[in-house]
Parts: sequence; C-alpha cells; structure tokens
Amino acid sequence: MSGTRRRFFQDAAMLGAGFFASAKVLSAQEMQMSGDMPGMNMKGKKGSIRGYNGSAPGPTIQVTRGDRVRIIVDNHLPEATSMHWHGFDIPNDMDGSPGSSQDPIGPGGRFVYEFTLNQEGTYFYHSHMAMQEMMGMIGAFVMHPKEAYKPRVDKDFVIIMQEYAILPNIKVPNSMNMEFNWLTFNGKSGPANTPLIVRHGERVRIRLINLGMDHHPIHLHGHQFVVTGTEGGRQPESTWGPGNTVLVGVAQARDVEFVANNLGDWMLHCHLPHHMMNQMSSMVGPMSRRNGMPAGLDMERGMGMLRQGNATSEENGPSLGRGLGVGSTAEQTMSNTPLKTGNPMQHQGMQMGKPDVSKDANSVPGFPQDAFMEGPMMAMDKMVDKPENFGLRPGWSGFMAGMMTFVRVLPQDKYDQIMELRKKQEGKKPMKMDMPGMAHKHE
Ligand SMILES: [Cu+2]
Repeated sequence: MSGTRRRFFQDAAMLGAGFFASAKVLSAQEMQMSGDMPGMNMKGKKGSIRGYNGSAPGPTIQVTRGDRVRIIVDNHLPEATSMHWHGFDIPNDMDGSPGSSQDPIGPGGRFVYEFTLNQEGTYFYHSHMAMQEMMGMIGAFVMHPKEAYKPRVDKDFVIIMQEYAILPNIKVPNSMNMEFNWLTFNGKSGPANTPLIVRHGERVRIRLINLGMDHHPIHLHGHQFVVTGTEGGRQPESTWGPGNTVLVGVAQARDVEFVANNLGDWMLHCHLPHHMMNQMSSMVGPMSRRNGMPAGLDMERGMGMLRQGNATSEENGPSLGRGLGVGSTAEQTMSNTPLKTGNPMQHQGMQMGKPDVSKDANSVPGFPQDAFMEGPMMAMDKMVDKPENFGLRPGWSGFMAGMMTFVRVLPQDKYDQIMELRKKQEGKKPMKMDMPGMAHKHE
C-alpha cells in the first residue's frame, strides 16, 4: 500500500456535548501528515464536543513501520486527560496511563509523546479516562508495513464503532446511561454515514475498531471475508478461515479482507438487533403501544435492581434498567395508542407516508415491531444525500439505522460516476443537518 497509499475513511461527525480536546499530530519523517489529516485544522468551539482536532472519532494517523513519531497533545478540556496508545510497544513513560506512567495532562496543559514504531497493523489512540472514552475520544492509528502485504488490497477502509446515549431533549451524551440509542460507524448512525465504494473485482480491506460498552458482530452481505489482522497486528495466513460475520469486542480491532466479486449494494452492519436502530428509547419501537412509561428512574431500578414486584410487570418492566435518571428525567410519558390514522407524524426532512400495516394489525400480539420504525415513510434520502449514495434505490434510507452502511460493489461506469460527483463536491461545505439528537457533521 505504500506508494499509492489512499485514504477512504468515512465521515467523522460531531455530537453535541460539553467539551472538546485537540491534538496536533506531527511525524518526524512525514511532516505533511499534519496538513492533510481530516479535521486537522479545525478549531473546536466551546459548547460542543470536538473529540480530537475537531472530530469524534479523531483524525486517522497513518505511519510506516520504522517511523519515529512525535505527537503534541494540547488539552482543551475543562478537566484532566491523558492520551493512550493502544497496543503500542513503546517505553512506559510514553504509554499515557494517567497517574502511573505520567501525570495527567491538566486543563490547558500539553504533553509531547515521541516514539519509534516497529509494528504493523490497525491500532488506535484514546483518552485513558473512562468517561471521556464514552464521549467519543478515540481515533485510528494505522501502521503500514514497508512493503504491501500480498495479496495487495485496492481499497483500505477504517471504521470505528462507538455508542452514545443521547436521551430525549438533550444533545449531550449521557455517559452513565446504558441505554445506547446512537450506534455509530465513524461518528454517524445510518443512514447518515457513508457507504464504502469499491469497483467490481477489487480486493478490499476493512479495519474495524470498537470502543464502547458492547461487542459488535459485524456482518457483510453477499461475500465471504477472511480476518487478516487483530489489534495485535497481521495474522498468519494459516488462520484465515472464511466467514461473513466477525465479532469485534470492546477495545479490539479486526481487519477483514475480501474480493468484491459480487455486484450490488451490500449491507455492512452490526448484527445485534438493537444496534440496527436509532433512538431505541422508550417512546418508539416495540414499546410504543403502552400508555407511555416512566423513564429516568431512581438508582436501584435504573440499574435493574428490584425492591418489589416483578421485572416484567406493567409498572417496572418498561423502564427497569433503562436509565439512571440523569438526562432522561425530562422524558415525557406519552400515549400513542390508538395510533392516529390519516395524520401521519411529520418530521423535518423525512419523506413520510403511511406505514404498510394490515387492518387488523392491532389485534396481533406483539404488534408493532418495525412498522413505525423502518420503511419508506422513515426515509430521508435527500437529507443524507451525498455522492456515495448516488443511485441507491429510492427510499433506501428508511431502512438504515444504527451501525449500518453499504459496501457498494459497482461496475466501472457507475464507480466513475460517483468519483466524478465526489470530485465536484470537494471543497464544498458538507450538508448541514439540524435534527435534534442527530450526529452533526462538522463544518
Ligand atoms: Cu453492535
């Protein structure tokens, strides 16, 4: 990959939040890195989360084995932080463990990390303060070999998986809450994330990195892949058994490779059902048929500890273990039974329409499951329009949510068309989206 090293990263995005940090990245051997790193020159403003250098996840750092790297970390947070180099074989005093390998970097403080890297593979950096991790403070760090691996890949993608609890009426993630409702690939939930565009027949590598509270089984449609690397680097070819789902545990990385030999728009997604949704909060989905429910309970019930009654009772069931109150107490109970007909919910930017349900739907136990969450009426094709979505089936976006995107395996002409559109768009400001709670792309 050296020589024609390319970057095909999906968009990183912002989430509304209360603090930011920034880092300057310099490589002793590759000074140009600082200039063309996505998000490199962005200055965060107070009042919204900026992750590292203006994006969450932060910029992807790429080095070649043997590089000596210097990274200057300026802490713009209102609290102490540290920068950990996950999986790096470096001297202890460069490890970024606050309180043991170094003093934490205070607000306004600076720490200069410098080390030589003799590793290859998919690594990452993150704050070593646990709750800051849950505010999105992570970025990819790719260490390339001096000579490209064989078989050589044509496309090389990085996807970082994160999860946030952004409860109703607030844009700041609640890092204590276990009710994650925004499951993201590179900072965005489907359909706002960016499909991976490849040519028919190309060999593709996808580097999957997970930092959050859950493990994610990532599944690719239409192809078999092999796992060629972990967070510990390249794996020997003798271990490359075929598969189509790879479990990426917390703090792990998995590289998968495959030949895109099957034309079409193929889904790539976490297979945990709740991770294929957005806003899995108490007002939508399978729970939407109750007379509303309390959210943001006291500590015991919020953690799933019962004082009396049973876990599935009308009183406890819906909200048990669904929140510690902070940030969610403002949630209103609301009734949506019976559903209004002829007056479908209107939401800014959504195409809307009537869901396709049978007349006797309400008599079927368990209804509804996806009727009001997935479908053409939830589509927002225009709102998430970008070159990489060009030519997708109309209404596609109504079925995409959470950790879900496409690998689009395209014939040459369609591929060229998208690249042309992308070129035209370069330099233009990214589309602005202002839906409450939705991941914001940084300007
Ligand atoms: Cu998942």
